[in-house]
Amino acid sequence: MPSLPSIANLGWDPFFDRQISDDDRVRWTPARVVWEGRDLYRLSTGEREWRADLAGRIRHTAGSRADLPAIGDWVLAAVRPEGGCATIHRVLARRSCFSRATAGRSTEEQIIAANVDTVLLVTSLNQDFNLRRIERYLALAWESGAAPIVVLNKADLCADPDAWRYEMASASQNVPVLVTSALRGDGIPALVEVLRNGGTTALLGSSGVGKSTLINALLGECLQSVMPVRAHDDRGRHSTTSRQLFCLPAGGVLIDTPGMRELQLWDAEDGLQHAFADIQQLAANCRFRDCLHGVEPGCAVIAAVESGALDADRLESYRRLQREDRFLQSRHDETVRLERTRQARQGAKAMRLQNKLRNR
Ligand SMILES: Nc1nc2c(ncn2[C@@H]2O[C@H](COP(=O)(O)OP(=O)(O)OP(=O)(O)O)[C@@H](O)[C@H]2O)c(=O)[nH]1
Ligand SMILES: [Mg+2]
Ligand SMILES: [Zn+2]
Repeated sequence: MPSLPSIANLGWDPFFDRQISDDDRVRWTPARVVWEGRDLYRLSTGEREWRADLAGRIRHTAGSRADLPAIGDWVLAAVRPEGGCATIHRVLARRSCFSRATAGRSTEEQIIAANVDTVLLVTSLNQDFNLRRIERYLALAWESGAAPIVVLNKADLCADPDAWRYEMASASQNVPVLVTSALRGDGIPALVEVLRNGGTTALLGSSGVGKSTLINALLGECLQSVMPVRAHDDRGRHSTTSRQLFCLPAGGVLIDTPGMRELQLWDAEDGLQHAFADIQQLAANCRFRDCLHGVEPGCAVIAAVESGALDADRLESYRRLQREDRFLQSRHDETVRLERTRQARQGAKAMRLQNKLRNR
């Protein structure tokens, strides 16, 4: 039987340990969120797992969804050993988190995975392959505080994986690129080595690229269910529906996530600068410091496109992502403003009511 991981193997380290007092240690149990469902969680302390719900106070004091626990979070919980149940009372400060903006009426931050040290951006070498999507993922990965690695999976379906790796060169900048076949086993030992020292690693990518199949290959057993992709466009069928965390036998922690249909940027200004470092470098030579690399004279970025040094699609992708980031940011600011106005109005209403009662 495999030995159970200790709390240190789950990723507990001085960064989290420093956040709790001696008092906390007596009252609560530190645990990691290893599964996230709708308002329900599973926690692990290393030697044991617990089904958990949220203390009412957390729900009431949360300013937004991002304040609630997410997969990968470290929490303080009250555990009831008899029933195997626990209640989450506090979420410890995160070292990093990978977020996106939720689609919907209001723009809000949604945490895809918390406390991740490495993100594997998985894509497959078939019709799913899309450089523009990888650029988007990379911008969010840099923003998250985790180190990205690109994984080109399904190498068995393609005659010349190196040609694809070459395609990737400009989009990935200096990010490591690994070629794997989860089905045939190519590249898996190299991945095990990377993950052993990678801390907590989240697998991200579209549905059907083989994230869960990679996890099964790394775990050496079929714990995650997988589903074939659609034949006509290689798209996945959203096989994984909840986020889950695993400890690898050789060391390291993995988070499987459901393939995302939409990955809107969340406050990714710095991440974009990082993901498009080549354009930043060129822009240093533009005549105007606030050059938008469109119609300005003396634009070094446009000159690079004209000379063939920079791919026009890549520049277009950068400009599109920048516009999206600014738009979502302004919409978020608008949401915050409206919420403040609403609260102020409610406060004023309560005050008027109080005065009325007093004056009676
Ligand atoms: N040929 C080939 N097929 C693979 C490889 N890896 C995964 N697949 C297949 O691709 C399909 C989708 O794999 P999944 O692991 O379910 O994909 P996923 O990324 O987890 O998808 P979601 O959970 O929907 O986000 C399955 O039929 C796998 O058998 C590979 O390296 N080569
Ligand atoms: Mg899956
Ligand atoms: Zn310019």
